[in-house]
Amino acid sequence: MSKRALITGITGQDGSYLAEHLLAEGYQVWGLTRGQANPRKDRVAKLIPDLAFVDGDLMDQGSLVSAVDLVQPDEVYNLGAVSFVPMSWQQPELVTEVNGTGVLRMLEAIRMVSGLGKSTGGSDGHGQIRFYQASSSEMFGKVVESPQSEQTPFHPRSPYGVAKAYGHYITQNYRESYGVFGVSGILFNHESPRRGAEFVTRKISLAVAQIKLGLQDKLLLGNLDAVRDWGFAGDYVRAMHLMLQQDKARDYVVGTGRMHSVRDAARIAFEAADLDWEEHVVVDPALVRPAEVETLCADYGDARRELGWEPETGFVELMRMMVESDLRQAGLERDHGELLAGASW
Ligand code: NDP
Ligand code: GDR
Repeated sequence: MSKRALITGITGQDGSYLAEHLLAEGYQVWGLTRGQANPRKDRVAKLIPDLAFVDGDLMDQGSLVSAVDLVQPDEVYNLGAVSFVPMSWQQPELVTEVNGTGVLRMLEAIRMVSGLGKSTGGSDGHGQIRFYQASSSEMFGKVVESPQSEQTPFHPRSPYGVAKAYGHYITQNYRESYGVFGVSGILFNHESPRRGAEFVTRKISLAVAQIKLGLQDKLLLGNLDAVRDWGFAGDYVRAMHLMLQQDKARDYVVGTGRMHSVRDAARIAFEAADLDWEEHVVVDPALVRPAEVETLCADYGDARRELGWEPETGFVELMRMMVESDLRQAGLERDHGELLAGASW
């Protein structure tokens, strides 16, 4: 019988790539969607016709119990979150509720539906439903060592990072308290043509396309010196799946081990369209964050050795892929007007 997976955050970047990957592996896949008439649900339904949907919200305990009970999943991937870091200074309580307490709610739903009522004190994780939590390199925050591995201490620099640290520890705690097979992937930044327009790589690739077509001239950015370890989302969802196929539940760092600055990202993206980034990029101090994560780089040695996972897409290739996709889309929208507007991911 085919395995059943439930994915929260199905309308986001990673949700769609993970669903495609699991369907290709022969899974039946349900995506949790929230709200009435969520336009992002229609978009992902069109992209992935084999996907099924179930209603629910990480803010609503009862809805998660119902969703888990209805789907009876073998694996739950909790990708749902308010994922844009600056939002977490504007709405810290909301972000804590969704990204932190939301993880607890999903673990409680799994515990209730699986009948894992009592604390076992065990640490091997033999619950029936396997659980993946989308932890983040933002938990490392202020860097105490580089590169960062599973042993590096956390020092989050945003309410987002703090909430993710709670989600990380509560997953560990349910593993140790109830034997839930719960793992966290500490994923470093990963991007794609489906990345939200608010994140810096996509903001750049979208602007490059508009500038190339003469529809825009300037691109406002914040801290050009920030350094990230950027990979391709399509590669990273393979690691999520592999983590839930292991005999033992444990957490893994996932990244590429390579560092680039925001300035590099801009240069590579503009070059991909034969443009000079320095003629178009303007630094806007309003976009600099109250507390910045200056530099991140993954030591993903454990994932390589134990999961057999390697990233396949390099940073230059990734930025070019995003620029090409946005150029194609912008060209179609220009030539076909309103009809195609918003049709891009
Ligand atoms: P996106 O921002 O693209 O997607 C976020 C998803 O969360 C959307 O589907 C959104 O659904 C959903 N969501 C928001 N609020 C709720 C809620 N209250 N209940 C249920 N679902 C909700 O994120 P990514 O795909 O990029 O990231 C996936 C996960 O991985 C996130 O948890 C993110 O924090 C984490 N992560 C991401 C990294 C990256 O570089 N991409 C790196 C490390 C971690 P809706 O359409 O309803 O708004
Ligand atoms: P990040 O991604 O905060 O690392 O979180 P983002 O792309 O937003 O920022 C990366 C770096 O670029 C700098 N930057 C800008 N960022 C944005 N968004 N817009 C700008 O104009 C700009 N100029 C400079 C930022 O200051 C930052 O240093 C992402 C999200 O996917 C999280 O959910 C995830 O947990 C982490 O990656 C790992």
